Amino acid sequence: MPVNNITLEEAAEFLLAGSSFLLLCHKRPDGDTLGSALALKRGLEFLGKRAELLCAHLPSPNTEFLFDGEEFPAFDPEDEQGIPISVDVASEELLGDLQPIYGGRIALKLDHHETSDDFALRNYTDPTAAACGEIICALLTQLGVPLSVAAEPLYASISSDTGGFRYSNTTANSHRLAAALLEAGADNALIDHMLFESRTQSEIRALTAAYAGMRYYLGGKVAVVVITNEDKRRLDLREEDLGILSPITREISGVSVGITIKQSKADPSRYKLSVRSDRSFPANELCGLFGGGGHACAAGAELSASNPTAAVAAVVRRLADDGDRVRLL
Ligand SMILES: [Mn+2]
Repeated sequence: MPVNNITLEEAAEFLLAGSSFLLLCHKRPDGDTLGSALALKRGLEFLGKRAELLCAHLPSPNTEFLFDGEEFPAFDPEDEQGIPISVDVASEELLGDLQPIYGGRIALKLDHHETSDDFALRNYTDPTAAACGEIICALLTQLGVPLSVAAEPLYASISSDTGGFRYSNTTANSHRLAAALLEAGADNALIDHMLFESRTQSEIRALTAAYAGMRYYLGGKVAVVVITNEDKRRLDLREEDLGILSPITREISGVSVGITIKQSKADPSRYKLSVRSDRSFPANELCGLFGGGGHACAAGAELSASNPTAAVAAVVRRLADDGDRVRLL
């Protein structure tokens, strides 16, 4: 469990004392890390400070709208100067290619994962927050920044991590903050359409392949999607097109554990594991067996295997049918 060594008030004081910041997102960024970092950037700029976003990967197609007219900076470590702050990053490893540069010197970590590591000099984690964006809302309020400065990215961050306010992590506070953000000008219909209902043609190709290749285990309680490098080549899929695959197993009635396994392009013996579950199964504990982590109902990890079939077997053999639920072996 993460242990805070500062309060939110102290985090605000730390930001007020600085003048130039680098806001680091986690690799394969989602709407929460990008929305949170962008909202913090706008808030710091409102206070007359300088802030830049950094991420090991480009935004996925469904989050690109957040950067309309505002270019996502190409990373150049020679150029970048400022106090490094991580946003929605549960472990240093999740900085991806930024880890060798910023590892060990993150000045402030703002996060909401239960499995969050205390890798920064100043760590603030609130596991009761459904999204890191909820923490940024509180922080901006603490800093005296009106939410209207960043209503769109803040709403996007909360809606993204709560699956449009449908997942079990959604709280009354998530809805209260969403209401405040609507009053502050967030266009919820547009943002939710862009996050959840807008697909590129290559994403549709990825979805079609995922549905066609879906396999079921333990009497239909476990569903598995595999995307190999051969699939990516044949269907002309980019890594950014594959983020939408993780939640689709939730659509299937009777499935309580959904597993997505993606072969790594850089190292074909490595596989990225995404697990989505209902409340009867701890997704983060399954991923923990492979050195990963996350939330109870949404988690990730990486594993090595000789081929895609072996990767599936390595994960599925950790699961057993326990009658009305799936149990971890
Ligand atoms: Mn998050």
